[in-house]
Amino acid sequence: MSQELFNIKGKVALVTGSTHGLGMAMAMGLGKAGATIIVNGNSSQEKIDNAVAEYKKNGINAIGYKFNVASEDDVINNIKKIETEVGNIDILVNNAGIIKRTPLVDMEVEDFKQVLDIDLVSPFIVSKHVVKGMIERKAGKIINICSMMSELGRNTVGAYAAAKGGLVMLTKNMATEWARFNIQVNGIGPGYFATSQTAPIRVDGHPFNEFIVNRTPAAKWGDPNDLAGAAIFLSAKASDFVNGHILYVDGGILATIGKPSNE
Ligand code: GCO
Ligand code: CA
Repeated sequence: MSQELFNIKGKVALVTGSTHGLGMAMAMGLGKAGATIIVNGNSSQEKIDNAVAEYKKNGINAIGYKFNVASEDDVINNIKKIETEVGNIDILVNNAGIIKRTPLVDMEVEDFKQVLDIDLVSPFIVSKHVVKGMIERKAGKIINICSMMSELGRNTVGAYAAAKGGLVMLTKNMATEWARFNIQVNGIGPGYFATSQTAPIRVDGHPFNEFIVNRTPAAKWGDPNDLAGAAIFLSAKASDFVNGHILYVDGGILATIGKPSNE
């Protein structure tokens, strides 16, 4: 019974930005649970090929598609290709994102817009073109990858926070429009995880490294593999009446105001 609730065998999952980091960790989790993984990135074909090889090494059926999630034409063409070459997309994880760490007063408008484009407009673009098939089939799962910055501010990440805060409301609105078609749209809000994105602020001796460990009730940086369970839950039958919810996987950060560093 519980196995049936979490069974995603044979499902096709498109995970944007799945060549590394949290996207790869979540896609690995979905793949090990039996889903076929559409690996996506936009930096180079070589990076995609290497990632696909890594998935295959883990016994996962993975196929790579290089495209820019911020370009509607690129998205339309590749969704069509995926649907004819692999099959209907059952699960979409909007994970691709960027961050620029610059104080708002110094930030160029162009840079601010680029962050919004990739972190907020892209989930709209990709979902818009994947959901059409889901609506026809009256079934689908969409997971938008949010952030601590969906709820909290932090110096230097204003554009990212604006995008990730917006993504929460986009998630709720997608759920509002699409839940009636048996499509569940939810979010995962990762806390602070050890990835290449956080590498610059995680180095030993960096004040932020100690700050995060102290600020997190679980008292450590997250291991990207800790996100697999949330991704599987929101992709499976177990979440069929869960709509517009953000599941924070953060070691308890949002549960607390924090504590002095000597406590
Ligand atoms: C930062 C971090 C964060 C994390 C993550 C937190 O500079 O504060 O990079 O933005 O990446 O999104 O949930
Ligand atoms: Ca199928």
